[in-house]
Amino acid sequence: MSSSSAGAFSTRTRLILIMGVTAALAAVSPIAGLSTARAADPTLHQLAAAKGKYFGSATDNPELTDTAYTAILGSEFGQITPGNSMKWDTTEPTRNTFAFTKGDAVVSLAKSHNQIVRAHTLVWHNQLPSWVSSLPTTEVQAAMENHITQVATHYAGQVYAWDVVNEPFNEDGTFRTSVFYNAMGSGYIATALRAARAADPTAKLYINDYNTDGTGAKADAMYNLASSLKAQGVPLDGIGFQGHLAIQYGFPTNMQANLQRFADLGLDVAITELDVRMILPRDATKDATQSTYYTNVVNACLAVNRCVGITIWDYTDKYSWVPSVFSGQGAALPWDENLAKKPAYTAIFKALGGIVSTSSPSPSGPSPSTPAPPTGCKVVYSASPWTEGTGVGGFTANITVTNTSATPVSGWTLRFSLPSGQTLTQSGWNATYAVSGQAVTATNLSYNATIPANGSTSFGFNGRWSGSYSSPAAFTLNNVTCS
Ligand code: G2I
Repeated sequence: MSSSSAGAFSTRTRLILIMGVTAALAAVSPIAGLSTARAADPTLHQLAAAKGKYFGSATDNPELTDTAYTAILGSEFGQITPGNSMKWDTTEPTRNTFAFTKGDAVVSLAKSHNQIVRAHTLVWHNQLPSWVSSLPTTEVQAAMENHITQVATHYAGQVYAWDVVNEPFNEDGTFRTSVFYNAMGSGYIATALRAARAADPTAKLYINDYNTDGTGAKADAMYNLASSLKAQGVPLDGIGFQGHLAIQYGFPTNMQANLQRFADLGLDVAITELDVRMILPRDATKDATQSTYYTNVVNACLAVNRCVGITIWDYTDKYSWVPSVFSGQGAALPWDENLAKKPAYTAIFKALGGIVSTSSPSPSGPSPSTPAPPTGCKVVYSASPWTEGTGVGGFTANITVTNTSATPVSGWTLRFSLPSGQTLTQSGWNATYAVSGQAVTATNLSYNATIPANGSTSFGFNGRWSGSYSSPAAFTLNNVTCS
């Protein structure tokens, strides 16, 4: 149930995540010449990546021409999903005539920001051109396979995952009738997954649905389908939980346990389209409830090792799908219509382990309850310093502490001295920092208080250096010197 490992990612994906972090760091680095500039807060994706997960957003034309919007999209997120431009009505509006320009624009944007792409979606009853809906039953399978083959081949090697089948269930857990179901029965799902695997052997293949986030008839139906496909050896890698929530309907039941049971089938799980709408107008009470929902979703994903990441369904209320579909509802996203961060953003930031910046690091962070000294520890301190002029710059430090003893550490304090000329500029993530002169004390937060025997935990902070950059020479964990 621990979330700190990136076990669910392939080496290639981990590399992409790291590249994404590096690129995002470059994007938020203080500008040369502004000697008083503070390093920016870590982005949501940086925080998530430190826990082996991505944090992403849907996007699409036409908002890609809004430069204020794309600046945040490019810097804050490590993953993007095209909201519309890879759907059937866009990619194959006329039989066997394919159009990839819009989808390509999203892939190229992702590449320019070192973001991974969740491709969406190959087989869906909605946004389906009328030529498909009116096909004779005997031609549907060939048309579906051709569509999947052409589209997934076009994007092969360029996308992290595909929502191969979208929204196959009714609310009561019966299969939704669609042109595909009518022609092939529920077997269309396995057929679609096999065609997608043949066309793109590297993309993670998903089935994606809404109102399956918590337990219930629809989630049970998805679970039974997933078990049966796995048992038959059908190429299914993950289940997407859309997460279109509304504060007036309550938070999904047992979300973490629900995600975990799918993970226990040997599948990745992902929150793919998160938003939390409310009946307008917004007010502080509704914002607070909404923040709790976002926190709960992040916590559920963090608690499930195979939850690979979270995607919000666009990041700003300016481009949300909600008001046009649910009259009188909206304000569903963490950034408002003016691209200003809302309380929901802060809730996500904190849930991912971010520390809300204050003017200076608190000299007395919360101390852990009776830290137990380990008998052995190892510290890897990796910093990426940059230079902003002669002998001055900033750096981001990531620290991984491994408990090399045979017993868990329950509550921890890591102490080290920053080399002279260095300061913390941001109170960091995944730990509480106290600074006195050059002495730094990092203490655990509640969720990472335990370091299992032979286990590790990671945290970090941003800083400034002058003179020449070097890393701290020595570390103690609960007053024991680490190697
Ligand atoms: O409905 C929210 C999402 C539910 N899960 C599947 C997702 O694919 C779906 O996304 C939404 C898009 O965000 C909307 O942007 O799917 C809608 C259609 O079902 C999209 O709306 C459509 C409008 O209905 C069209 O009128 C419009 O031409 O967006 C199109 C492009 O702007």
